[in-house]
Amino acid sequence: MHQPSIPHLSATDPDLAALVEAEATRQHDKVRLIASENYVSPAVLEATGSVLTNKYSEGYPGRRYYEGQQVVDPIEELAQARARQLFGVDHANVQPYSGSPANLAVHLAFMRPGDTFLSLELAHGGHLTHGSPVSISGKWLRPVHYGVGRETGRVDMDEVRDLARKERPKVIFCGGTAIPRTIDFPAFAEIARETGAVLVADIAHIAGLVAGGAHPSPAGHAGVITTTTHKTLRGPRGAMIMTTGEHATAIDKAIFPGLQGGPHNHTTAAIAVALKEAAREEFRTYARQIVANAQALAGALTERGFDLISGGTDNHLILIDLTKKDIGGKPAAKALDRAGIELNFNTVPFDPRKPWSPSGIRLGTAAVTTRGLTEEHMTSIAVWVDRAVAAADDEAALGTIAAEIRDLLGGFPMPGWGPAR
Ligand code: DSN
Repeated sequence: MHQPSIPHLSATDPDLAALVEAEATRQHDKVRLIASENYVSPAVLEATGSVLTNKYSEGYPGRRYYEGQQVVDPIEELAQARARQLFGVDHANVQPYSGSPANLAVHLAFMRPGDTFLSLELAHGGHLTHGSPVSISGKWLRPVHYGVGRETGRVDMDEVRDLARKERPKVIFCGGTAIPRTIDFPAFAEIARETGAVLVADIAHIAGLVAGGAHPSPAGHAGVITTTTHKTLRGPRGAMIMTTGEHATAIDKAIFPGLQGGPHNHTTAAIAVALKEAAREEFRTYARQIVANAQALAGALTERGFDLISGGTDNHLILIDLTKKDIGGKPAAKALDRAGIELNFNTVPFDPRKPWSPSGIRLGTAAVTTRGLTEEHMTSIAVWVDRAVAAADDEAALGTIAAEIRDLLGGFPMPGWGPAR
């Protein structure tokens, strides 16, 4: 059952309570490999569900448009201070509602309609808000994209430099949503300096690894760092923008009043809690284990004939091209879900198929590492993935795998769920 327990919700709205219980059980029973998801701690859950949701606080600490900020101000200041300390930055804005608004604030702060910026192509691992034609960032601005090499699956820094020299972008984005390799922040910074661009590191996926010392930090290289707080960082659904002193005012104005109204104070509090947790020594161990698990899973999948983009991973994320397995990413993801393995279908670089039915799947190890799984279990997961992909139309075989998975996960407690008493 859900923990903390939800007796008031059950009394007021049993239908909704039953759905919450069902989701908790689902999260408990599945191997969750969606690279952008995790399990938050009970402390983060409690902050998220607190009375702080009742309060309006447009503005920033000490400069609000509503009274009654005696408690909210220190909460937001605490979150800011913890972010500054953990990431080694001058300034932190903890108000963005999520990653997309955080990136839109960057656009608003540094560009005007039609201005040019440089970013990683979405199909090569970027993000919608990095200039996809279907996003406002692609409709109202002029994105120019770099990509990864067809053979290497890695960003080619020479291409980035050449494009930056030719296009003179206002902003250069590095980072994205499907990058299995280490981002070379110093190299991006050098290019940005040479071409007069603001370097923005979108570290949404790797923020927990950066905080835990398992990925190099963009601090000291990127003038602006955007991140969600709910992926490897293991906080509530929200976001932050961290900056050098130079860019602090522009970013703050872009978030409020530029894009948003009142901050979600319950989320701000939960971010503060997550940042405190991420500053602990055990979080460093956790971050290292995420990477060790991803590398073990990558190795075991490669042994079973899976084609990994870039040949492996340096972080929490694995991107697989299923073309050689003779199955599309979407039917594979759906079969895997029925087998108790939750992930997402994903485009791969140079994908000949469409985004709604692409060639790949994306896997991440942040959530299974929170459950306490280690390298030995990654071999089992690779075997299950292989069996499920090979038996995508065999419901009995998928059901057998799901039962084996429930059996394993029964020994690994989930924060937010406990057995019924
Ligand atoms: N939806 C996020 C992800 O899955 O990577 C990006 O916004």
